Amino acid sequence: SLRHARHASSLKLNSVGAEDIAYFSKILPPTSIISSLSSTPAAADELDQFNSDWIGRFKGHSTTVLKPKTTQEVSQIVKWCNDRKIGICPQGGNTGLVGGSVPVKDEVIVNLANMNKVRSFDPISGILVADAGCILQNLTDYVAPHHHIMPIDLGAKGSCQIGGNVSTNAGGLRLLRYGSLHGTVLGLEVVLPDGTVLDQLTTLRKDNTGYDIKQLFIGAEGTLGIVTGVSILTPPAPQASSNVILALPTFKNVLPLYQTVKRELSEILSAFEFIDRTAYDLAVKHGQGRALTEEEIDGAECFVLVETSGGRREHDEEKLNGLLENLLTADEPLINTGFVSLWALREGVTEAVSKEGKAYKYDISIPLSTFEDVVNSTREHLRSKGLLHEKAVKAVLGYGHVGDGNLHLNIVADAFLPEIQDALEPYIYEVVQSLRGSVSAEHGIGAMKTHALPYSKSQVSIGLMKKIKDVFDPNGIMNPGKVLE
Ligand code: FAD
Ligand code: 2HG
Ligand code: ZN
Repeated sequence: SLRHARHASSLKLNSVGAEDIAYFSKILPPTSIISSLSSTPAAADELDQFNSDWIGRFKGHSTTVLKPKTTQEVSQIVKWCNDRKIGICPQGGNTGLVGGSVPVKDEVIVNLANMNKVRSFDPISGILVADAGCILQNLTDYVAPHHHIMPIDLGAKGSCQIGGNVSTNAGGLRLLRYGSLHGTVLGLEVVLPDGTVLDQLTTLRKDNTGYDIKQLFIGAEGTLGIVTGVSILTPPAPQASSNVILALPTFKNVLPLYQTVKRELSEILSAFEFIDRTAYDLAVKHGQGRALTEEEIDGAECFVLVETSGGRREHDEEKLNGLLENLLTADEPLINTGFVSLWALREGVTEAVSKEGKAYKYDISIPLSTFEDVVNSTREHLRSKGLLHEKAVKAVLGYGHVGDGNLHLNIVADAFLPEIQDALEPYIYEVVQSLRGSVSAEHGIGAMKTHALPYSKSQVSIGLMKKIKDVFDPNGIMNPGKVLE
């Protein structure tokens, strides 16, 4: 239809000018405005950090970063930008891995870092209400004395914000146990693209009063509004928790091992994560976690991290020790060895990869049984194109969340080169499509995968997404160029 043809994000947006800075200066203190256009212009490198993404692949050209402290300030900024048709890029901790948190052009960056207060915590229900800009680790520390934990945990916890987590519907290391944010988020406060404040910050466990609008903002990546407050259910802290890393002679053992571990540990299993040998070697090389001797791991092809969380240490340890004993004494042992370990080795892979080189990241949902094949065939594909050498692709590795069917396929290169990009895409997306998987399991679409959406979503679904975008944001100001092309 005509209306469709003028889909929001394709409309022309304006740049920030002197008049806009004058308005922002009326509603915000000078310390909340970082702009090359203001009377005390920001240095280029100060703006640069807000314009650059974590992987170093995407770069925006924003002249102006605003750091509001209150929902009211966010609302005034957004209303002004909507009236003036100025694009906005909402930004949390800027740890996103798909280029969603930096502008595609010169949108205003609305950075949530100054909205960092806990609003309330109820130690009986475990319900936490916090500003969207609260850093995940700070929230974990806040609820810890009350014997609660956050239902989500990830390697970026020291920088990422709860509003960013919600906006990407981040998965992370605890999803197997506590489920996704679609279940644990109870309410949201959102500034809509016309500046209206949508107050759905309820603390109710149950609320079946028609369409559950807040779900739309979970995973919207800032394209439907700015999340300013989050109400979230925090689980009680487990009384005891242990981690072991198991070294496996072959990838083929991962699935039978997962079955055995689920059966034997039952309710105390809280994570089952996988790293292949290349990922392990890189993590160790870059100092993430304790290295074992080659003798200890005995030529292992991959590793699995098993975490238990339960109510009584003796009970849990007995179960875990029993499991290890059974695994090691079986006629055909599924593992070479098991050792007590911390999360560092698994959590540190992303950091290690970025120290090694430039990372092409594919965050895919595919059947578990195909994890290894997909990693190996990608490597062979790059070799066949003559791209597997020190000056192009240095490593191809796989790791991820086995319990969630989520493989992180990383290609580490010497530099971001068009010939590598062309070899990887659409190759990988076609593989995902042929397996009826998802091109984004947990990191989102951002700017990186807008063209890849049709590999896992039908035209009917994409059409509905565009209509929803139009309803919320008819001027297309909210995070243009992200999620939808
Ligand atoms: P940003 O990166 O700032 O933003 C991400 C997106 O959300 C952008 O589109 C932005 O516009 C939007 N956004 C941010 N805040 C708001 C807001 N308040 N309102 C509206 N839109 C907003 N992800 C996983 O799912 N699982 C993992 O295990 C995981 N591990 C990671 C480990 C490392 C070392 C790193 C660097 C990243 C990892 N990530 C992981 C990526 C993950 O998406 C982010 O870390 C996190 O969820 C993003 O939060 P952020 O505050 O940094 O958001
Ligand atoms: C993880 O599970 C994160 O460690 C990051 O989701 C994955 O860097 C990646 O590809
Ligand atoms: Zn992950």
